[in-house]
Amino acid sequence: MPSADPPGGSKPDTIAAIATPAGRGAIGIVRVSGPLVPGIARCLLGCLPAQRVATFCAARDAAGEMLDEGLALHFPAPHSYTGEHGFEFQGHGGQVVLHSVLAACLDAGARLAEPGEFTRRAFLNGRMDLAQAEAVADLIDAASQEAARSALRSLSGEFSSAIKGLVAQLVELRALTEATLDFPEEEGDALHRDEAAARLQRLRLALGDILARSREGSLLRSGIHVVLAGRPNVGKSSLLNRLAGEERAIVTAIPGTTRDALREAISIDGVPLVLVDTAGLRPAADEVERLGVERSRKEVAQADLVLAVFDASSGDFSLPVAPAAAVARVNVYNKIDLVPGFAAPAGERAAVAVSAKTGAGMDALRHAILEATGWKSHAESVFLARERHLRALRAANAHLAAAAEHAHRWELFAEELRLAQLALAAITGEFSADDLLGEIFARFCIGK
Ligand SMILES: Nc1nc2c(ncn2[C@@H]2O[C@H](COP(=O)(O)OP(=O)(O)OP(=O)(O)O)[C@@H](O)[C@H]2O)c(=O)[nH]1
Ligand SMILES: [Mg+2]
Repeated sequence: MPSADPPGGSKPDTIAAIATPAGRGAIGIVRVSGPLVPGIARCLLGCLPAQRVATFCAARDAAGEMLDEGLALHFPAPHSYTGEHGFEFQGHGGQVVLHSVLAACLDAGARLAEPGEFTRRAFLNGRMDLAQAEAVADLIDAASQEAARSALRSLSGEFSSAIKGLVAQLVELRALTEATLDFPEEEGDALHRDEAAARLQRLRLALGDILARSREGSLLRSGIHVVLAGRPNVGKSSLLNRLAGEERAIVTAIPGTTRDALREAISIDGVPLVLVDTAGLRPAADEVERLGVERSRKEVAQADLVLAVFDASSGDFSLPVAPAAAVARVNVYNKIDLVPGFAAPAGERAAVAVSAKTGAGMDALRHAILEATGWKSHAESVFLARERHLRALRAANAHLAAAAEHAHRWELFAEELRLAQLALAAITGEFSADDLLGEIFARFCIGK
């Protein structure tokens, strides 16, 4: 295990924070970590509580005045969350009482923890790797059950071990390559090349699989942006209300009702989506509408999925804005209650006929949305990847592709493998710059 000291070599100081959210609560927790924990516990509680069992006791300030009473927990290093001496006091969840217990810890020598500092120490002390540390924040921030389950799997190391598996394969392949580089004239050279090519191929397949599962998982983090676009009065706002299950957007028979983009977070089968209702696309009648239409175009440009909404009774099935070719699209023919026997034009890959008024076809629409976003619902195996992870995986992927191009130039082949390994190692934090760590942990809550 890496040493408990920070890379600079100086002794870490002792940090303290209130770990429960601000506000009233039945229980509030003050958490302390660092070498001064035994002394601080003695100051606060009058004794060092037994290891790893709950001890009921009173917390007092330096003058001996009682502040609160509750449960104390003592975790000696290295068997604690941070890997340092740790101590928690679980008292009553009022802000005044918690702050007075915290102040007593600070008086006894601790300093206030920064956001994410406990987890940062856990990472620096080798208690978890960087991807696991990030999963802690993702679990706390999870907005859906799927996201929470996926974060928990990353926290337990599933994502990290998939990455480490790739790195191990890369290391073997590099060893093989370097051996050939060192003895280029050996007889086995051609054999080595075939073997290396076969291994590279397997590695690329494995990486491709992890990348696909990570891409899917990244949708879980941010929510899939689904934009409703179409001409005025086709029923975009009515569809948003149907999908949201409540009257969120204003609906009227007047074309041009929606002026500003409206966002509504919903989930379909546990998959988080952000629905965006937009102003109907037409040459605008006034300045407000013109700005609204401009926003609609921007939303369409940024969408993960565009629902192109048409009025089935109008016969006008053109969309006056062209989403980027890569953006998924579903054609939605609305108001089929007005057109008995309506069928979507033949040959369209993703089309559904619905009625926002009667609710007909809404299940098919939900299904089409999930399908079009590429959601495979093999949720058990997706990784709740962050943009940082995706970037690293894509970089590794590009280096492996480049290596395949250089199959007959060993030096270049070997160099691409080395770069791919570096990219992958950044995910678990084997090589990470300090500023990257600062950026990651600053987004945590205080006390975690
Ligand atoms: N018969 C019928 N009417 C509908 C249906 N969906 C919407 N409407 C009506 O169509 C009109 C326009 O609906 P909206 O939802 O406001 O349409 P929109 O596309 O948001 O319109 P803008 O915001 O003006 O661009 C309203 O009078 C709705 O009641 C439907 O499925 N069937
Ligand atoms: Mg509208």
